[in-house]
Amino acid sequence: MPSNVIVGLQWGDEGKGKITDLFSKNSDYVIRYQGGNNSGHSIHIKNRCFILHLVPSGVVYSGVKCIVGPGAVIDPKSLIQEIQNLESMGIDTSQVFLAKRAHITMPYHRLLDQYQEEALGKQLIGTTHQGIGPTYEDKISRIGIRALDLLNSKVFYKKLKYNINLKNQIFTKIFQKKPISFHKIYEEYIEYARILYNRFIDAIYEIHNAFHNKKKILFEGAQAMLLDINYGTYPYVTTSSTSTGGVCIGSGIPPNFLKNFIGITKAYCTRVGFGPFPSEIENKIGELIREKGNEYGSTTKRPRRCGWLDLIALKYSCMINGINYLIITKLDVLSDLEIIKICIKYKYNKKIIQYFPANLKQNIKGFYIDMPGWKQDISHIHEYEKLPENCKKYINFIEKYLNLEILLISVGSERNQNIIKN
Ligand code: 2SA
Ligand code: MG
Repeated sequence: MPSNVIVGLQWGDEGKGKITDLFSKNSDYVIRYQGGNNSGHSIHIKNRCFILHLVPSGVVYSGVKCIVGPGAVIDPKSLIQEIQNLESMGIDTSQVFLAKRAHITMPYHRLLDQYQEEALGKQLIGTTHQGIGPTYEDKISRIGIRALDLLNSKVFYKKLKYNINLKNQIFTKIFQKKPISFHKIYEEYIEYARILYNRFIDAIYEIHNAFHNKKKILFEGAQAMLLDINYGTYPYVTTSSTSTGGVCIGSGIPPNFLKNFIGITKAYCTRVGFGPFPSEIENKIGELIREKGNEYGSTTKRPRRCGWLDLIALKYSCMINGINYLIITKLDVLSDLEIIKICIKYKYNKKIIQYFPANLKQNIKGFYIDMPGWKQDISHIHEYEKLPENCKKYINFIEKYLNLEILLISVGSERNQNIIKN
């Protein structure tokens, strides 16, 4: 049974939570394969909003097995809180499992994230301060603590001792900050391991067995393509492989398990954190979109920067991810605008270009085509034919430019506010 992958094609917050939720209904497994609790996936059901940070979005459907895969990183404190919140909202979390190979975010990673950002001054990345970057740094340096280490108190003791000694040197000598205490952290994390004990599994065999038993598996991406460590707007990126290529790396499956690559784009663009954003709108229209689209970080509540749809970036994302199904979200947010711009070229180093450059800089400027707005509410529409003509023209332009058909259009945050196009 070929599996589905859902990824964001911009700088995050494209509505992956809502779309994963839609697809979860027909899935047996939903798997997160990268990132950690830096994500914020929102699911609106009637008057309730569930914001998920690390728990896969499939959790809202009972009976769906949710796995935090080997390529993700786990902050146990935040995860326990998230699980408790979900349980208090009546969600059954008994099917949430954690890969033993996943790396653990420790308190010193959160501190390092904060101190590194402070040290960068004006060059700061604008991270979520959740310690994600430093957790992956330790993983790559081969000194990280994996979930399975937490389950063996002797191994955990030794690894934690080494790391705390090292980090205290960095804290005191490089950042001129206070050292941290070993014992408090050791006791705290042994307790987290006890609470989470039954959730740790060998995810690799679980996923492979599920595949061979013809289960429907959905891989849920976090953050998005343009924040990818290799292919995003480096260094203003997150520290994991957010593209579809990251699925194999982060869940231990071969590429031939995968078939449907579903890319999500907003009808416009947003970015939270610093870094280049060619189609950014720095006027009242940007504010209008932010308010109407409720563009505030779901983890940090930071206001998101807003911009026009950037087709050069989107085409690049579709290319790297091998997207064969495209979904467009938040089209309703544009409904009040007289003119809607679409970025189709960049002015870069005095040249006009039509590709996404490797060294995208802050000073790059977008060139636009103006499309007439539709100036009417579309949030109640369920059939493509009933959309205003100008709205269809906007959709057609995107499809033509990308040479891809749009499968579904989301016109509101509720589960049923969708138009299935094809
Ligand atoms: P980090 O914390 O090391 O991953 O930050 C590095 C960059 O990645 C961006 N990033 C995100 N961008 C959009 N949404 C994210 N998740 C939350 C949300 C963010 C929030 O869904 O709203 O609440 O602010 C997310 N996570 C990481 C980050 O802004 C940096 O540019
Ligand atoms: Mg989000």
